[in-house]
Amino acid sequence: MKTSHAQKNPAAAPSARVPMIRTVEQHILEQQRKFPHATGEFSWLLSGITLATKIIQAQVRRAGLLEVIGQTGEVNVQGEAVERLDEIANRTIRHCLAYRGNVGILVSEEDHEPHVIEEAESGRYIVLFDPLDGSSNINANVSIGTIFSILQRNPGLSRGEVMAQILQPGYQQVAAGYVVYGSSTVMAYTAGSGVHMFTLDPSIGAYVLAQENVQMPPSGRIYSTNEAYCQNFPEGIQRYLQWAKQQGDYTSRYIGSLVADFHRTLIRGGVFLYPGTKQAPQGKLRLLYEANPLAFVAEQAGGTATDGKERILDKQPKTMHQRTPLIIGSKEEVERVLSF
Ligand code: FDP
Repeated sequence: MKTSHAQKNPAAAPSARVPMIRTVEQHILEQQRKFPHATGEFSWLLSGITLATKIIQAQVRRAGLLEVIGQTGEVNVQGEAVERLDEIANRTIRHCLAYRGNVGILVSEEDHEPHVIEEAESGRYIVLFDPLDGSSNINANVSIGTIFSILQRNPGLSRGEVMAQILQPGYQQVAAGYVVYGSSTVMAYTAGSGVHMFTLDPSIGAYVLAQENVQMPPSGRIYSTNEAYCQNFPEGIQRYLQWAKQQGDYTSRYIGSLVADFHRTLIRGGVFLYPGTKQAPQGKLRLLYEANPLAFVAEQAGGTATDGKERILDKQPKTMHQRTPLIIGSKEEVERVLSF
């Protein structure tokens, strides 16, 4: 019988078995080293987001055990019932980011007003977030998630000009990403040089690199939309859906949590559509907290995002909670939708 190296030298055995993992924090630092003037401030900010989402995922995983399922009885600024987990997620992100020093303004989909952090006099980042996307799925144990977008404060504007600071077009985002609380907890982010994906390893409590420079398939015969509204969709979209059904090789997937539907589209390809309807010409999804960050991720992965007329990232926001139609996914499939 052969003697293995580990048997001959038992001291070498444990380290030989240590997996060569790369955590999200290591990865962000490595990315920053590519920029000689980087201060490390940005990685400090992103580590606040990773901490917050780890806390949120722990609460999500205990839903049903704790009193976190169900509605609070309040209605948020979007007119939707506030779920208890939404509130927890909102508070957690505020708590983890408000004391980072470099965050000057926090803007949540759940809040009426932006939260200006008085202590962060020089805070140069603005973080916009949807703390718990897909909240109507919470009670049914369906995947939900957190979406974030990071802007830099315009030094030409005063601290008092809060709305002007926030209402920046999506192409000015310095980073964006999301976390899906699904069968595992997955984070994807971009800081403008590709999309990188991490899986939370619950045994060590760290996001571990799963894939660098994720690419969205250039095409994909999957469409994702709430077809119950189809008869009120724009005619071009109705024609596309009709056409796709006649092809025989299309399939349809709709979770009803944008973040989870987008994540699948990023990995498998295809198109996600939430167009305007006759009753709601601007659709339902929010430009600043949902469409912009996911459009940034999509483009960085080789995909594309439009409202049907204009590139999402070029849209000049007019109000904080503005909604937008969204067609996002594989380049060829989005172009096909627009051709109808
Ligand atoms: P939810 O209302 O459950 O929070 O913008 C919110 C959102 O979910 C998206 O995550 C999702 O894609 C969409 O709304 C679902 O809307 P419909 O129920 O109208 O399909």
